[in-house]
Amino acid sequence: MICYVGLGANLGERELTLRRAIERVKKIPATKLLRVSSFYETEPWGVTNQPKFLNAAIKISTDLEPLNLLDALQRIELELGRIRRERWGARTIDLDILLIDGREISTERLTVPHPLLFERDFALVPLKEIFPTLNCKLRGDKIIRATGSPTDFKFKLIACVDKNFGLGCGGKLLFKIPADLKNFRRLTLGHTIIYGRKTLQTFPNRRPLDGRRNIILSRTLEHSDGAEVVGGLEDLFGALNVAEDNFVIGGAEIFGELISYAAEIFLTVVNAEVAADTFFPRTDDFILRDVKTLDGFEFRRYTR
Ligand code: A4P
Ligand code: MG
Repeated sequence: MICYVGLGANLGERELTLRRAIERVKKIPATKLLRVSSFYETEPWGVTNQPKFLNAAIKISTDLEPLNLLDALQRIELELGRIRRERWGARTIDLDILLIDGREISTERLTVPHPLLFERDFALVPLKEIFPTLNCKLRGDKIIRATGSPTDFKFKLIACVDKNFGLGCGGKLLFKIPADLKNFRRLTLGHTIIYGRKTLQTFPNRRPLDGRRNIILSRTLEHSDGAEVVGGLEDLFGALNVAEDNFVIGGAEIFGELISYAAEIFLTVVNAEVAADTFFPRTDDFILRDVKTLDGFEFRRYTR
C-alpha cells in the first residue's frame, strides 16, 4: 500500500533530524521509500509561541498494517530524541501518517487521513509537491521552501541493464557497448560521479575515472588515489554541491540508497536477457520521458 507521511521538527538541528528520520524510514521492514519532498520552513501552527518548524513529506510503499507502521514511526521519533510533552508543542521530530491509499481509518490510536491535514498548509504544501494531483485548497500561510532536503542534490542515476534490469554478475558489468560507454562519458564528463567500492573494481586499472570528480561511498574503504571517500550518506551530502550535476553510477546497493532522492534516470536497456546477480531498483515512481531506439538497445530517460 502507498502511504504519505508528514515530517516536522522545530528543536535541535532540524535539517539533520529530518534527513536522519528519512534514512530510518528506509530501514522499516517491508517498506520502501519512494519519494521525498523539499524541506519547508513554516510558522508554528496551534501553539504559536515556539520556534519555526521545518516540514517535509515522503511517499512510501509498505506491506505493514497501518498500526504497525505507526509503531515503527513512533519508534523512530523516540530514537531521534522526541519527548512527548504538550499537544502541538515543540518537538525534535514528529512523524504523522497523512494518507494511506484511499483508505479511511478511525481507531483510538490512528485516524487517516490525518484529522487536520486539510486545515494545515505546513502539511499540504510538501505533500502536494510529491502528490501533485491531490485535490486540496491551500490557505495561503507563509511557507518558505528551505534547503537541506536530499532531493536538492538532484541526483541523476545512470546505468546499463538487460531487459530484466540486470546490472551485473560476479562483480562484473553485463555489457560493454561502445555507444553506451560513449554516452556515459558524454553525460558525466566535467561532473561529479558517485559510486561504491565494487564499482571502482570494474574500472580500467581499478582507477577513478578521469575528467570527473570521483566520490566513493563506502563504509570500509579508507582511501583511494584520485577519489574522495565518504563513509555514509550524511558525509556524502556534506561533500556535495547542490549546483553541480551529481551522477550516481552504481552498483545496485548505491542505486538502492539514492534512488528515492533522485531527480532523473538514464538507462541503457539492452534487448537481451542475461544471467545477473545484481539489479537496478524499480523505477515505479518515475515517468519515462523519452526513448531512443538503436540497434539492439535503447536509451531511456526518466524523470519525476
Ligand atoms: N494519531 C492519530 N492519528 C494519527 C496519524 N494519522 N498519524 C495519534 C500519527 N499519529 C496519529 O500524536 C498524538 C497521537 O496521535 C499519537 O499517539 C497517535 O496515536 P503525538 O505525535 O504524540 O502528539 P502531537 O503531534 O503533539 O499531537 P498531534 O495532534 O498529532 O499534533 P500534530 O497534528 O502532529 O501537530 N506547526 C508547524 N508549522 N509544523 C508542524 O509540523 N506540528 C504540530 C503538531 C503543531 N504545529 C505545527 C506542526
Ligand atoms: Mg503528531
